Amino acid sequence: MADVCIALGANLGDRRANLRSALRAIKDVARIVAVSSLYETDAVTPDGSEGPPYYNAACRVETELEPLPLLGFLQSVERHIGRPPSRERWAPRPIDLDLLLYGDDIVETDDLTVPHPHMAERSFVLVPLAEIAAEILHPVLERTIAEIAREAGAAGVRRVAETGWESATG
Ligand code: A4P
Ligand code: MG
Repeated sequence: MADVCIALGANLGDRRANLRSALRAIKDVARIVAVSSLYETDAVTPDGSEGPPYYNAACRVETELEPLPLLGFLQSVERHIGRPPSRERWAPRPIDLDLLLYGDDIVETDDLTVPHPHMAERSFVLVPLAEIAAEILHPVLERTIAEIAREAGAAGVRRVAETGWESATG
């Protein structure tokens, strides 16, 4: 069983409902150990232009799926929730699922890089992740998620709902 962290993001449509749908789908292949609070975050764009704000969260799961099949599954969930298959990079999207950490594994293939290459600079990833995985050691940076998150800060990241948002109604 691998200890896996996944980032969830959405900035189109019913953002909370899209994140909930993704978590429900992930339950088909993994046991959900923890889900972070829900955050609204300023869009980070390649050229610094404005984009619709995101909802972001992170979850920690145990799964028997290997990294590449897990990525394939996450991409199928993205398609199912309505993300068009080809679009420009960092385009607004109803759902984005990124594989952040897969135990201590370091994966470098054309299709998959783990730990996720941008996670250490992104407050919208680190703030939720630090709630549920503070003690995990980043296998490349060899620092804990709590340390990396503290350094990145929390600018542009606002909590909109406590843990439990994923199961509450409404
Ligand atoms: N890929 C490689 N490694 C991974 C991994 N660890 N997890 C490949 C997921 N995918 C991985 O991803 C492009 C390719 O990356 C995939 O085909 C996969 O094989 P994508 O999700 O299709 O494209 P993308 O998301 O547009 O690009 P990219 O570079 O992955 O962007 P990110 O890192 O996903 O960032 N601002 C806020 N506030 N909140 C956000 O959530 N997200 C993004 C997208 C930009 N700005 C944001 C947010
Ligand atoms: Mg992505």
